[in-house]
Amino acid sequence: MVPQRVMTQTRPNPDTNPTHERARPVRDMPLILVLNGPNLNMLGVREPEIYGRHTLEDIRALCESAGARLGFSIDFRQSNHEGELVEWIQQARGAVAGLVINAAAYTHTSVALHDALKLLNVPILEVHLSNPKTREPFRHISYIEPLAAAVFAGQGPKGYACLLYTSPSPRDGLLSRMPSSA
Ligand code: CA2
Repeated sequence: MVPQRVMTQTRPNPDTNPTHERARPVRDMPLILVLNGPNLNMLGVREPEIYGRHTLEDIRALCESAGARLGFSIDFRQSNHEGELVEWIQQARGAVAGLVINAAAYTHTSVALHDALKLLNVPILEVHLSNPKTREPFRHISYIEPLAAAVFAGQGPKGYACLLYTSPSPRDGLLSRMPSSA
């Protein structure tokens, strides 16, 4: 098993794309990957009555601040492409202590994401800003939920941060994989 600790983290390059990857050293803290699916880069621009006025960058800041309090390093990403999300999940194998995912519309359609998530053996935490179960029927199915240790929906951005505190938490996943001291 690859140790659940990392020495680098990807950060956005504000000069180009908010999701651009650039590795840079951070403190030796367990890594939580936070993945965001299609159109979430439009948060704060349209449909505030459903998704609120916060931007994805606000949510990134919230996750990073909750992560810092809890001793997690946060790798926060967004993609409009299913295959890219699948690749990031594959790369997370053995490298992260937990995954928080708002797969957006892919939640309701993607067997590919479901299959990729099955490869992970750390807690998968599903989050939605709105509550899809109270919206149109096509949003009632989630291909993520059967694999999720916890689901937060309808709480807005704070759902992301709450998931970092929940149980089973990424920390439980991390601890269960640490060599026994006995
Ligand atoms: O409530 C959520 O977080 C969702 O995952 C958001 C998805 C939706 O397909 C899911 O059913 C529930 C949609 C994200 C699109 O976000 C937009 C934000 C601003 C303007 C337009 C879309």
